[in-house]
Amino acid sequence: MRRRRLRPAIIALAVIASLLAPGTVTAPAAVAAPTGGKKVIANLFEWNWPSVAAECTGTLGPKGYGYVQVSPPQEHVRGNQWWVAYQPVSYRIESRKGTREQFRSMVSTCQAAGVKVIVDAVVNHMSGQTNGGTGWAGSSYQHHVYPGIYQAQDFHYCGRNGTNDIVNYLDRYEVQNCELVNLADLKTGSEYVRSRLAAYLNDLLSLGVDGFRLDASKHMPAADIADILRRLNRPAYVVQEVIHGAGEPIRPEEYTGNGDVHEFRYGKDLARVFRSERLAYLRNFGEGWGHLPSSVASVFVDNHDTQRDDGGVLTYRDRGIYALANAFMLAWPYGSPTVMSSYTITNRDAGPPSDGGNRTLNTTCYSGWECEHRWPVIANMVGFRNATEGAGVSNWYDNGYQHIAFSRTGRGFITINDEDFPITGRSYQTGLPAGRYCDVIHGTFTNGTCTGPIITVDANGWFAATVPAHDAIALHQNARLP
Ligand code: ARE
Ligand code: CA
Repeated sequence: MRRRRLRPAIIALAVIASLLAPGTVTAPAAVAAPTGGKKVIANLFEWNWPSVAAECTGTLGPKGYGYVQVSPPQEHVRGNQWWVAYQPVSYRIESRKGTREQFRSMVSTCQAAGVKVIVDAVVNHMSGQTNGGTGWAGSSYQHHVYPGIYQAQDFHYCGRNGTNDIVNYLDRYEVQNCELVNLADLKTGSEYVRSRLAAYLNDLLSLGVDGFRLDASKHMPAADIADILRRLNRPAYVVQEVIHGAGEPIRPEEYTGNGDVHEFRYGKDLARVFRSERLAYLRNFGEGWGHLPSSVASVFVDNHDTQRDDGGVLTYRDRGIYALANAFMLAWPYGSPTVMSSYTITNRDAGPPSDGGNRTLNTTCYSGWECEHRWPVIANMVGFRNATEGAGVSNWYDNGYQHIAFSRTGRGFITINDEDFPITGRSYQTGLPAGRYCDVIHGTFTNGTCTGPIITVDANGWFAATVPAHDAIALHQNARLP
């Protein structure tokens, strides 16, 4: 048995934490959460632009993803590690992932497929190269000089602890004015730096992008970010990376006035539930656990950092359990979900499949690339999310352990069985209109037909079925047979 542990103490702590949370989280988001019926984001981490474009047309659009998040597009330091993308040396849209023209073309192709584009924007810092060098597109730079862009006076030099690096995350000043792992820290309080960063973001808007993931947001005061966002030429979706750290003075809640904020506790808590606790505890997952207000929370099972550095979270390596965790995320109406899509990780630093010049190769799903967003369970649950957007939860059921079920009132129903044994001889109240529904966990619904099992819901909203061990059944109104 993988799990049989009680956690009343943790529940109590979560309740206390939510009671103690500052009452300052109610300011309306300046930039709304993703709008429209299609809100699910696919994070095509480190995909090159032609491959992103092809995926928008071939998979993301048809499967109902509303957004694609792409890796940083600006010129970066040279090297084959994935994280070179997080060391800008200029704002030319020219990287291992492609040229400006390829980027522009990708954005319009995605939009034509009904998929909006969110760009990972690195605005807290420039490179971490103490000795300087030449960037991907040929720009030469020094650690604190980027000719024509930034000069020495545009950076912070905190000089604490005999270093410019952040040492103590419990010190607000240090976190925002010292260097994150030696990355030259921009003076985001200065007029010039703010206008230069806004010019970069506006350039991306001119190329058609719809939103930004603001990297390392914790390392910039929320007011600095607000000032930069006020300079944007048109509204854009914004999600900020502020990792909740126990006891840290800088809290994710400070940033909700600027837009959404990544809720890092979500993936960690969900992994703990699946690995060693009980799915039954998920009945109030989200705000009930002290997480951010649902309307400003951006959630994911894992992201590109946690899948490498946080052994606790579930990742593609967990296969079926990972699919079930994503199915839960997509079915449960908390926050705005992002589905991670990874390349196969051979070691922490290794970049994506690339040619001899470190140019990222076209994506080949299931060969060097995991393509979690294409896994049938996950991709079909995006349709479930779209079909149930806005509906509440009803008919919650749990067996006290690893078997749960709930409806998205009037529109969908899911039951997840993560027991080590099948659940047989049970009936489920779905609250759905009578009819024949495609079980989208095991089948795909296209042109009125289902490639998998069909579930018949009776006139009173019930159906009977066996749920195999570590499996699920999901029905929704848009996958109902004529
Ligand atoms: C690389 C090398 C370093 C080298 C540096 C400069 O690994 O050794 O000093 O280059 O040459 C990514 C990689 C880094 C990489 C960096 C630049 O992860 O390894 O450094 O790119 O190439 C904190 C931040 C959070 C940040 C995480 C990683 O608060 O913002 O650290 N996440 C984002 C991205 C990363 C990216 C960066 C920021 C930098 O998602 O992918 O780094 O652009 C507690 C705290 C957290 C803290 C966490 C880890 O949980 O609460 O705030 O996160 O610890 O320290
Ligand atoms: Ca900073």
